[in-house]
Amino acid sequence: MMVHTFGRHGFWLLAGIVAAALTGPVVADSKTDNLKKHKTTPGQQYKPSLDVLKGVEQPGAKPGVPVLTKAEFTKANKIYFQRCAGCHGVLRKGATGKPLTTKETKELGFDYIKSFINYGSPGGMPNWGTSGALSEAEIDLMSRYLLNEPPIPPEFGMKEMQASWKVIVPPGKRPTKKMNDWDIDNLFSVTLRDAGEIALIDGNTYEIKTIIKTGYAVHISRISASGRYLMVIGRDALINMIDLWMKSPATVASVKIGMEARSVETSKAKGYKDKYAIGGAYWPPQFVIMDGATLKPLKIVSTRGMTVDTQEYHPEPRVAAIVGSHFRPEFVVNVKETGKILMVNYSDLENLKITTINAERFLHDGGLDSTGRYFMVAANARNTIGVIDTKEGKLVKLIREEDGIGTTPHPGRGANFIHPKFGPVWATSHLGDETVALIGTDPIGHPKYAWKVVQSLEAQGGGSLFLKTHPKSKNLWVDSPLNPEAEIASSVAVFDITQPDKPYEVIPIGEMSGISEGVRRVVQGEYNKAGTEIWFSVWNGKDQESAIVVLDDKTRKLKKVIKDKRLVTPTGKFNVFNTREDVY
Ligand code: DHE
Repeated sequence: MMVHTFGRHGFWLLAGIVAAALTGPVVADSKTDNLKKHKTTPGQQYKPSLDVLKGVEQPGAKPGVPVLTKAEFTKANKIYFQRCAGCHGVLRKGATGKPLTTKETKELGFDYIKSFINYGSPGGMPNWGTSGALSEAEIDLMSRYLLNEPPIPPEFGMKEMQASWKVIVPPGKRPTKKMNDWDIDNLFSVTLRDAGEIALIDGNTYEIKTIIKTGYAVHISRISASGRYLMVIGRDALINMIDLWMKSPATVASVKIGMEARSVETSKAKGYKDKYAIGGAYWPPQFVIMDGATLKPLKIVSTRGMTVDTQEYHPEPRVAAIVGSHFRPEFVVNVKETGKILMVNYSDLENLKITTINAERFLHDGGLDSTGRYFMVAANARNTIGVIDTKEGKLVKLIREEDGIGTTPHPGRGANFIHPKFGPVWATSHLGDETVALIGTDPIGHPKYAWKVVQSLEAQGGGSLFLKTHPKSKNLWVDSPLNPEAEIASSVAVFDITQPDKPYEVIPIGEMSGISEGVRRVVQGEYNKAGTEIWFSVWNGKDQESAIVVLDDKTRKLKKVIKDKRLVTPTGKFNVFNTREDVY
């Protein structure tokens, strides 16, 4: 018997993730009135922001189309990229938002576009004007801009990659053994988002050992199979490779794999430890396999191609999560807009074999089950979790909304634990509602429950990004940093996994941090190596105070607040051991 305790409120309309800007070509007053009711929530601002279009040539003007000055064009490019490209695509062919090619925009017309940008839509388009995010003049500019052909950012191939590639310390000049007394297995690599840096923090003493400059709005850290090399990727697609064996760990190699990116991973299969690294780009849509010791780019593969459902060509299918298989010499590469999962076999780069698994469109993030065999991935805008057998290289199941997945699942890498009734489960929380879906992952021991939502817990509210547990813990921690209620955004819900039906406890982490300014969004729990502590970021604005709050996992009580003026906008935290061994 499945247990469902849904009760979704459905107040979450997430433009950053969820679809739907322009719903039809007709301008009607009632529609505009409807639009006027719309309000942007913080969750809707969860969207890509970069500047890929900087310096891109303005396409030639066409008769009947408003002409933009060079300065206007540059400004509009910037706004488009920061506010719109995440949903509508750089080429405006549509992604989670509707297409905005000139075919569509001309039919809609200037006035309609202007009103749409101003008021947003209940379907998910943010109310850029009425929320104050864009001025009237900016909306006017964007409405004209959209009637022009989209500028096309340049490609970024081997020539450009090689030009960006730097080996700062060649492998022969690196230490042959660990030269510092750091406990590197219990080190935390902490994203300092708006500083374009990471902090390496000692998991035993809480000391900030060093701060390392990385790419723009740095996104995630991953660790090589040996635990020696830390790979960090910025949104500008710059990968830094940090050698943790050096007396003072620092970047030993770097490369730019495109103009915008989010994912990096290393080879984990037997016989290939530390041999390769892989980076996945948003623009150009491609992934790159690199030498694991130097980041020398070896093989670039474009992800452009057909969508899994309608089998139509998509010009910019972005690379989302990448995971290194423990079972085969393969990278699991998730392609967002086409919905394909590519099992990229790196045993022979010259005769590269890629198994293409058709999953569901809008793949975003995901992680392995507790055995490391099954990869669970969220197709977030389709309210679906795909299950991939990395051993057999095939799709096991697409678990959908009607099967109990909530609105916009966002697992990070998810959380694995043994449910007292249903056996091993993997969990995801949701951006779009308060539920936490628990999915059975043991087809041998618990076949009745495998790949089913066996229970849906209710946490504090929508706007959740990450949840976490540890094999040694009895707790499941669920964040909600993008919830519109400041109190919910600045606290976490914690469930007792030995009694999942018991109501959760709220831990007011923002308040515990002692910070009084800002929304104090509490984001992404990460365990120490021993599984005795969980660390949360208190993520405030760039000019405000932020912190990391460390809790004792057993007592759920405060253990330490790490504060330092260098901790600018801390978000993701990656414990070296847990990240390397996929403990989550
Ligand atoms: Fe992330 C993981 C993309 C916004 C913090 N983020 C990922 C992954 C992708 C992704 C594809 C999976 C990488 C992997 O596993 O290989 N993120 C995006 C976006 O496109 C999006 C929505 C908009 C953007 O402009 O980037 C976005 N992400 C954010 C944030 O605003 C967050 C909360 C704060 C920040 O630092 O930018 C954020 N994303 C994270 C973190 C992870 C992540 C902490 C890794 C989680 C983990 O436990 O593995």
